[in-house]
Amino acid sequence: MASKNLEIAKLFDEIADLLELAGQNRFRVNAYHNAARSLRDVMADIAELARQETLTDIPNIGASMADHIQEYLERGRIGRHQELVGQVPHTLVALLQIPGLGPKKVMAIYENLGVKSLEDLKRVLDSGELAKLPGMGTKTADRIRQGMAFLEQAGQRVPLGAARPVAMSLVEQIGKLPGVERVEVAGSIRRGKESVGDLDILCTAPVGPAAVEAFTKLPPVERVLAAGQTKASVIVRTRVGRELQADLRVVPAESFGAALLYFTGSKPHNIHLREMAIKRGWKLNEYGLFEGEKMIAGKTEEQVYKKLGLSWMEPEIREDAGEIEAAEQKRLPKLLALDQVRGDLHVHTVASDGQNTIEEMARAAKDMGYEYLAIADHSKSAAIASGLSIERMWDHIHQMRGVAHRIKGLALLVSTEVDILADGSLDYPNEILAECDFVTASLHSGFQQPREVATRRVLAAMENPYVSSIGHPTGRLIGKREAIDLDMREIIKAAAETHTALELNAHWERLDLKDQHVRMAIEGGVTIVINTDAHSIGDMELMEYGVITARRGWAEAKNVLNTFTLAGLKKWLGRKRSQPRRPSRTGKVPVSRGQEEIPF
Ligand code: DGT
Ligand code: CA
Ligand code: CA
Ligand code: ZN
Repeated sequence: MASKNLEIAKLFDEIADLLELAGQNRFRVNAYHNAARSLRDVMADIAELARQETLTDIPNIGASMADHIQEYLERGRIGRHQELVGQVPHTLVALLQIPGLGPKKVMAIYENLGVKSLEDLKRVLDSGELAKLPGMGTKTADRIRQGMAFLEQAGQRVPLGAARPVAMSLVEQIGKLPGVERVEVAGSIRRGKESVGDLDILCTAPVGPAAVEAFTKLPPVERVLAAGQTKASVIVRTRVGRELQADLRVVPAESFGAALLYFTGSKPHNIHLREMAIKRGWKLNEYGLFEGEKMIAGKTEEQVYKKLGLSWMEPEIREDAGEIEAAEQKRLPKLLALDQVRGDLHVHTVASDGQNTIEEMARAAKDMGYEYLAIADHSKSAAIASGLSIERMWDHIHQMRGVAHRIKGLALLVSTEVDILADGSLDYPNEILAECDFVTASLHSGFQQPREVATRRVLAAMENPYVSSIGHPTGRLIGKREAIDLDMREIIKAAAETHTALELNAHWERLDLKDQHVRMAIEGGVTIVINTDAHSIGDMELMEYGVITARRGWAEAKNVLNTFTLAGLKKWLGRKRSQPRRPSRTGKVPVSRGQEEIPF
């Protein structure tokens, strides 16, 4: 990844935040955030594209963004950025990251109490000054405190989707070093956890120190923390600009399996296995399984598991959450695999806030080997995501049908991502929803509502006969925004009763449902649907993260709607629509005060 791309992306994000603080409207703010995102996504060096005068070919880069980029490449600064920094202290940007603290409140705290940093903020929270400000109160102060605590514990970890590509690239490069025969990523990455603390990589090598030295010189490596005979720790930079520690351990070939098992974890899984070994009078560590001095297993993971009376287990379920008992009783799940996925039922197009047309998305889905794709753009109330008015939606339906008719070898499904409004009603009338083959209903507002109100909104949406699935049910953004407080047990129960799917949104910033909720849903008899929510062709590749998360939730293909054949999918969808209408259990949800617009 070219570093200029990241530098400019960072400045664009900062301009967006500063504009937000200056009270500019969301469209302007988002234009900069979107441009930053595109810069991180392009593989090519931005300076090279500038030379070729093809900057505006990048999605979200128009003439004025291209000017900013040119300016940075020529002068190493962006005038607009400096202007804004002159108006608002740019340290305030850090405060905006705190969940529960929007631009208006940040400015109020700055103007009235002179708060410019996290330390200042802590001080006025502790002294009670913040709570005394007009419009703040103790509730707001508590929410800010919670937000700060959330950031503190989340801030150390890097989302899987940011960490995994670097890990994979390191593994690939280590595999090419002379004499290296085995190399694997272990730790939380191998288990597919939604966020990772550090990277743990293992390899075999004929000469330890040579492999260690070559490792410390690989491209993603920024700094070397330590390098010894068989171990090195370095700092690498991810595509989203986050720093991450990576440890390489060179291990003997005869111990590779034991080392892989140990360093894959999880720690509770290891401890459980070690106790089983001790019960048999053996010893288990990262070098092998030992009877006295004699090594009885260690070259492969399978050998170690087998000696302990267990079959090999997929890394995603190694959390000591029942997998060892299941292996003993030979009832391990046959986990879902990526190649079982037959389609994506939630993607956006240029009609709302996506970057590609219906046709382009459909062709890309076909190229991926999918059997079906549902185009689901935003509904009318999602103004900042260019949601479609009723009139535009009718036209859009017409266009989707047109493409569906033209394209061969892919079933293009007409769909929408309809907002669940504050009172639990839906943003489109049933006449439109009835026209859709698949309907995803999502919460995009009211994230601070009390648990009971938010839960009832989702229940009300599920009662609509046309709603096929609830999109990104808890609304969380990993490390950035907490989940909506929902009664997941109630929601899972109602999803099973109303024959509504729950989405596992595969974007690595969401992974929502999360792994534990997936498991709860499946146990509750709910069908999940794994969708990428792609806003561009490239995003459709994110399906992998959804599959990994589903596997962590013990999902098998039969639990996942988009592994069904087209005929199976249609049959499943038909069941809810042909069900007799039940009397509403929830009724309308009272509109709560203080509804706020939440960025997508
Ligand atoms: P992370 O890095 O926080 O995302 O999570 P992990 O699981 O990668 O944890 P990490 O990097 O601290 O250690 C890698 C693996 O090494 C871990 O999953 C299990 C194993 N491990 C680490 N410390 C211990 C320990 O004290 N006892 C046992 N049995 N295993 C350990
Ligand atoms: Ca780790
Ligand atoms: Ca580690
Ligand atoms: Zn959404």
